[in-house]
Parts: sequence; structure tokens; C-alpha cells
Amino acid sequence: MGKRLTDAEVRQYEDEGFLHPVSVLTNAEVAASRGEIEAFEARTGKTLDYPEKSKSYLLFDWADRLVRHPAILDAVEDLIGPDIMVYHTTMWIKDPGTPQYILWHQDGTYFYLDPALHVTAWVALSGAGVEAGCMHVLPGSHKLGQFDHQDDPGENNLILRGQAIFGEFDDEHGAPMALRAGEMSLHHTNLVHCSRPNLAPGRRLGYGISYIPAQVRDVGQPRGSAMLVRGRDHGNFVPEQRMGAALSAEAYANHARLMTDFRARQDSGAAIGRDVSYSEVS
Ligand SMILES: O=C(O)CCC(=O)C(=O)O
Repeated sequence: MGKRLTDAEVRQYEDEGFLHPVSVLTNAEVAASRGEIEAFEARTGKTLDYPEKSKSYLLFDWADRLVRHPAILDAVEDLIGPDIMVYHTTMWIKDPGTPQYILWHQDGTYFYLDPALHVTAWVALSGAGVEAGCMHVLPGSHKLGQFDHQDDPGENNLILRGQAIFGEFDDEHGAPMALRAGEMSLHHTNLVHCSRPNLAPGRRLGYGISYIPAQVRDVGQPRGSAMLVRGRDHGNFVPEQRMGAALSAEAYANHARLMTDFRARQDSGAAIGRDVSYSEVS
């Protein structure tokens, strides 16, 4: 028995490359996070989007709380050990009636980590069932090695650069990782997964937190940054400082600097790059 997961759950993650559902947040915690996100959206007049939806823990209190949440970290520790860093996060929002999707891909394609031991905790802040466009996975595919990816320029692809595996899995439907609000799924960085549009009446919101064991090496350029959230730093990444006041000028400046380097890394070799420019807050 681990801190949070049973031996059988750890074995399932190792064998299949994913695990769900793991209950981590109370209803009050879900409501508080969602309320803060939606208050920000009300101020900007639009759905939380890039760049604020990326590395949000450098800008927002709700995200700072989630990346350090003991229930999430205990489960992650059972999978990757006690020295844990946050390498990246993305708030994945699909509003109802929008055509947004994500094609079959492996996260490890664009994270440049050796060994590829990163795990994504996808924390549901709404129901995320099949109709709402939950993730679908190919069980065991994390053992198949790294597939070639091409960029999908589709404007409705939620992955900004749109890296995807074409041809190989077109006829596959995959196993759904349906979640209720407050539950999370965990998936291995080489697991092949995708998600389809939200056909449900409500919003689908999930916070994808990419955790890495602090001992993995960085093999990307420019050098990657990461934030220690438990245990000891092994000095392999540019250390990110914890945010002071949420949405302050300092927080934005820090976020812009780290996101600029992050995108340069993600977009190396891509036809298009992404600037870091923020929503107008009125
Ligand atoms: O939120 C989604 O639908 C997909 C998220 C995803 O691809 C990921 O967290 O790795």
C-alpha cells in the first residue's frame, strides 16, 4: 500500500499506463477553484485561454493550491517517488457546443525529459464523461515506444502546436477516462490518448498537471524550468519560484519569462510559434 494508491492501482498504472478515477477534491474545493476561474473569465469577457491557461500556478491561487494539494501529491508520489516537480500545467476547457478536440498523441513527444517518467494528473473541475469529451486512451500503449508526430494546424486542436500521430490509430476508439468533478486520472507520458468535442450541455474543465521526478534529465533547448512541490530538488531544471500575490505585476512578469522559454522549447522545429500576450482585464 502506498501513501494514497493500493499496490493493485500502482500495478495497473505500470501495466496499462493510466489510472482513474482517484478521488482528490471535496465539492467545496471544486466550487472554490471553479468560482475563481469563472470570476477571472467574467473580468476578461472570455473563456480562460492561452497564455494564462498554461503554467497557471504562476498566476492564480486556485492553481497554486491544486499543484500542491496533498491528496494529489500522495498519489503522484506512489508512482514517481518522493522528489516531485511540476514541469507544466494546462487548464483544458471545452465549452459546450464548441468543436475543440485533441488527436492521438503522446505527451512525451514534446516534453524532452530523460527518462520519460512524467505523469499527468488530470483533475476534473466539472463532470468529464464520454458525452463531455473526456480523454480516451489506448491501454498499454506507453510500452510501444515513441511514435512519429506531425503538427496538426487545425484551429480547434486544443494542443497549441497540435502534435499528433497520423494514420496509425485512426480506427481506434480507445478506453474512456470518464471522471466526476473532484476526481482525477493519472496517465503516463508515453500513453497514446486523445479527446473529442464536448457534446454535453455543460462546460468541461480539467486541470492537467505534469509532474516529474526531480531526478529526470532535461534534454530540450532552451533549458526547461520546473517548480519543486515535494521533497528535494536535484538541480536538473531552472528552479521556478512560488508565486507571491496572484495576478500581480511580478507574477505576470515571471509567467511571461518562463512561458517564453517554454514555448521556444515546445515550438522548436514547428512551422508556427506562439507569442506570450495576455487578455485585457477590465
Ligand atoms: O483535456 C483533454 O481533453 C486532453 C488533455 C491531454 O491531452 C493531456 O492532459 O495530456
